[in-house]
Amino acid sequence: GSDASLGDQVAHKITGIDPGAGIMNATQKAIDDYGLSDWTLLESSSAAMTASLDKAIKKKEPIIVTGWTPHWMFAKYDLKYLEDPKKSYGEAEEIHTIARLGLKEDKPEAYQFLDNFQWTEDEMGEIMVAIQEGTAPEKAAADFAEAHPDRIAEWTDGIAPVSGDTITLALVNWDSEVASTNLAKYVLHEKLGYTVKELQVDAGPMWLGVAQGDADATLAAWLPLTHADYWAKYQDKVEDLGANMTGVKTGLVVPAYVEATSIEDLVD
Ligand code: PBE
Repeated sequence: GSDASLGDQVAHKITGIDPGAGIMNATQKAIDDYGLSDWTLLESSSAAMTASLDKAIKKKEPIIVTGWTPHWMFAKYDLKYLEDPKKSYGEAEEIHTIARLGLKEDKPEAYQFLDNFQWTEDEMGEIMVAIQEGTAPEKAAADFAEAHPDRIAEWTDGIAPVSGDTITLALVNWDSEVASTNLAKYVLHEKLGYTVKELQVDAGPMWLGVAQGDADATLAAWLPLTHADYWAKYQDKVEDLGANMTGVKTGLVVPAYVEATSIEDLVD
């Protein structure tokens, strides 16, 4: 097709993130589904991927990255998803809050807040963009809470604060999850009186940590597709508190100036 040279221009490489991320599995699946056997998915990290993207955009060079929404990259750069007619990246993805078994009995106040907590892409965007612009995550979460007292009140409605209790939240260092987890930390600490510990690990250990009870909960479970393997493995050992955000998305992302419009255009 007319984009036959794109593969050569990017050396048939897709810039990925951490190997435990669900988007890496989905991208391997896309490589199979679309017959992209001469393409390589590079492992890196969330931070290294956005650094590569920034570098390419400054030089107006083509690049293909594994991307997701919500993410500040869409506010900062003019980007587009490559269409995915074969649905390798699924449909109607959500971010779920997952708790360890027994949290409801052991820490009912924290459980109630985590069960109540649901927000929007725009709300998360406020925290994410502030962090990306240099605000410390804790400060960005506190600023959000101060700007949206009604939301905090909704999520904590009728919950009596505790004293001397500790809660551990597990997360992966993905920009979206740093934002949500810092907000939950703020509410659990400032409004509900918990000492909050953070367990920052890779995706596999995050799910395992909740399943084993090393962590009380995570706000970073992408379902039904992105973390399908982890869900299959641990669903009997965790409790799904439902979506904390709906309408999220993963896929292959390129700068708007890249001519390709579909993953099918990557076949040369
Ligand atoms: N993500 C962001 C994660 C979930 C959150 C899309 C990079 C993943 O691929 O597992």
